[in-house]
Amino acid sequence: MTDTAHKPLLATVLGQQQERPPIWIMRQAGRYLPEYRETRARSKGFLDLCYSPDLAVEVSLQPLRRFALDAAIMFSDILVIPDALGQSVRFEVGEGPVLEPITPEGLGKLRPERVLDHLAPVLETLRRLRAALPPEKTLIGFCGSPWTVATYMIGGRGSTDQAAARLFALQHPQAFDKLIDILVQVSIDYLVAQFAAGADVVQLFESWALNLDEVAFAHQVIGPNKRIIEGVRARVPHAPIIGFPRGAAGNIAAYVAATGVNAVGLDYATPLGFARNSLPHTVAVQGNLDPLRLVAGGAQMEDRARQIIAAFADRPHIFNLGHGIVPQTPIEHVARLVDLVKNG
Ligand code: 1CP
Repeated sequence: MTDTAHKPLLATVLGQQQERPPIWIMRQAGRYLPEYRETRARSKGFLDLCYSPDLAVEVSLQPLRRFALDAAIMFSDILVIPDALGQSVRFEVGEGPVLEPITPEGLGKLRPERVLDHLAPVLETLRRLRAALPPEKTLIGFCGSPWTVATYMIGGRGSTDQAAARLFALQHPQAFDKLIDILVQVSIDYLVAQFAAGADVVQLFESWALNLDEVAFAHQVIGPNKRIIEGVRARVPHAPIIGFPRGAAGNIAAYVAATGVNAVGLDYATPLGFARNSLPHTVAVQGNLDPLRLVAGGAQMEDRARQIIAAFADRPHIFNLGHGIVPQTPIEHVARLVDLVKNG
């Protein structure tokens, strides 16, 4: 890990408040940028883009060429883990990811021992990004949290209620726990390798922390994230980690207290006063502008961005959206937002 003094975003994750909040944007490399669409068209498919360091480095750096962002995030996807485990994963244009759904009997076919070899190109992307980035830019690695990855492995595609995975956890608890154990273990290895390859901080994407009762939340979200964080820190002491439990709602304080994240990403539905009152000042907060306000621009975007900055002015805060940027976002609105956050 490198010197934090020159990296405002990393310093903020570590609890050191800055004069202005640093900023990055979830899914900042992506389809709203014409240069991303152009590079994507040159690749043989989405996974090929993830596994081609030349192209992945290029798309990771594209948003930093346009905007004064404080971090680059390596270009990859949370679904490279099931792909590396040997499950069939395809990305259909306009349809999102499609996986061959896993069954309790099929778990034995997963190949945890080949995951790191399979993901070697992603680690190479990180090494090259580290070398290419100016010292003040933070380099972010990531993986999907086990529950969120399991929802795709079990359901076979994205869904609004994750019913297939929720039912699988209730009806096949032993098989479910075995799947989560595999995901915890390979995620620890993968994140440790990301730090070794030059990541300053990693984010755990728990995009489907919603729709769970408190018992399921404790079992499926808190437990596995806590085990990953402990497992990573046993090998990378004090590893800086951002958790993003989207939809955690009233479970957010328990998540922060139990997992030991340094920073917590807030989705845009989280009320600012609730976050202020329920989270300790020692934990950095990240977020939480509605991505559609960035599409709309103008006062709808600017007034809310100022509210968010004011609400978190007394604690370490990383400005971000409350979920990923959407493809129809006008580029000039992104430029305006970054300028507002940096310069007021
Ligand atoms: O054809 C394309 O170009 C595909 C669009 C795309 C992109 C640009 C996908 C498919 N993934 C990505 C990149 C990606 N995904 C990044 C890159 C780095 C960056 O932030 O710039 C990251 C961090 C992710 C993470 C990811 N993938 C999440 C967690 C974040 C979130 O938005 O909740 C999830 C849930 C995925 C799965 C996934 N991959 C792609 C899509 C369209 C989806 C969502 C599927 C669904 O709707 O359920």
